Amino acid sequence: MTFKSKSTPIGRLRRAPENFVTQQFADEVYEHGLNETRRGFLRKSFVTALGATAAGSAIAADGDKAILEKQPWQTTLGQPVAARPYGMPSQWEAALQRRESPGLTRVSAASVAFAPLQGFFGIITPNGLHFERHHQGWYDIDPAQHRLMVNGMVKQQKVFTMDDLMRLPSVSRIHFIECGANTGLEWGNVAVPSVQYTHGMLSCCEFTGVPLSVLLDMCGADLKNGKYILAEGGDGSGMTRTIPMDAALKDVLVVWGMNGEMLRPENGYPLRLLVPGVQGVSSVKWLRRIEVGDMPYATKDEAVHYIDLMPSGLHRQYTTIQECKSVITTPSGGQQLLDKGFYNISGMAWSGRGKVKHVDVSVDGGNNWRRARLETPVLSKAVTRFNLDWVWDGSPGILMSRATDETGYVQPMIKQLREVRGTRSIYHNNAIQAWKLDTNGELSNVQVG
Ligand SMILES: Nc1nc2c(c(=O)[nH]1)N[C@H]1C(S)=C(S)[C@@H](COP(=O)(O)O)O[C@H]1N2
Ligand SMILES: [Mo]
Repeated sequence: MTFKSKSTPIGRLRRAPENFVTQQFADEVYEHGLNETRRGFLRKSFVTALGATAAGSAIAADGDKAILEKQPWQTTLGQPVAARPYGMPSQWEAALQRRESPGLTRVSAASVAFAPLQGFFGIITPNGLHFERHHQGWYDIDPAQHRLMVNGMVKQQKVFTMDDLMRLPSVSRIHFIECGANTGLEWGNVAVPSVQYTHGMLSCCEFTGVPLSVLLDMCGADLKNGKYILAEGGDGSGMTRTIPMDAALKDVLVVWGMNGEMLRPENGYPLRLLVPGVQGVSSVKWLRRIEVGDMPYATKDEAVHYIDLMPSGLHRQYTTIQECKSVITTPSGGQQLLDKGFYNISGMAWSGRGKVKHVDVSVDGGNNWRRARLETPVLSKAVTRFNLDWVWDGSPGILMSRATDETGYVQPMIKQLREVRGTRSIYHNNAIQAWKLDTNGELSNVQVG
């Protein structure tokens, strides 16, 4: 179906008020987990908060003051230019924030704040809303004091200042960063209420920096025997990750720029590694050292954390690629369709192996699928936006999206994933996400199969 403005009434969508969780309630959940009572409360508070939101029809009715009368902004002076030298979002968008998830334990500064995917358009994550994941809190490091050392199996060890690095030939690339633990709670079927908490450890930005291959070349890295590099962060978490040399030479960047400005402190200012397509942990922030070696380093974050417990009892190590995945962000959990009629189903798709080839959408729990439109640009190892015209006839349903990447890999159902991976995993859940649609238009998180 294509959208026909004369014959199809446009449905209204109640976007979830993102601030439905009070801090007190969140603290309680962090302490005691998400049991049935709290889950019920979450649902209730969602609905109450929704009821308090003005419905606001898109079509002006007769006698609408908003169109018939002069508004204050037509009759008074506006704010002067540069009243805010660094621009801020509108006050009306204040609820769209990074948030900690109900049901996740916060361990001092080591925590995660999820990006509000339900409020994003296109493919770029605004800098203030990029998700944050720190193992020991973030720092705002003086760039004049920051150094990057390259050592190990190199002809000449070097220490770079930020000035040294920023004089080198730079490139800009759009890529996603997704934490390996994104959508992790779904392994245990913890139905967190909105897409912010199911998929919000995903962001996508234009990054600017120097290819790591340039630095390795400058230092005369031994490419014959040096099969791996180790990347080390400058924070107190001792974050160190092994990266295979072929990946390091292909598309890994040492970056300082993010969406046209310097990195934000939360995201590694003034320097981070970007390993496209690989789980976020390898994109080491506050990057201070690169070592060339001939073996994987099996550091703590590769031997104890970021491993997948398989049904056989063995751990999978170095499972780094973020496989093809997608999610519908509108309409999604916590939102509500207020009328029958036309809706634009919109979402994000991405693959750590390259470009997204297509996305199929089902509104009936996977019985029938329709191909969505991929909006340009469709880039390798970046988020791709998909859209699909849809008319809701008021019946209940289950909304799902299924992405296929250019390697032909198809995003699996959670059942298929569990058959291979068992139930004890935390990381690498790229299953199809289902949103249940009730006859009253409410959408909620549900697992199918
Ligand atoms: N030095 C350092 N680098 C780090 C981390 C960290 O705690 N310290 N967290 C990692 C993890 S687990 C992820 S998912 C990404 C998150 O990047 P972001 O905070 O910019 O979203 O950074 C990675 N790099
Ligand atoms: Mo992560």
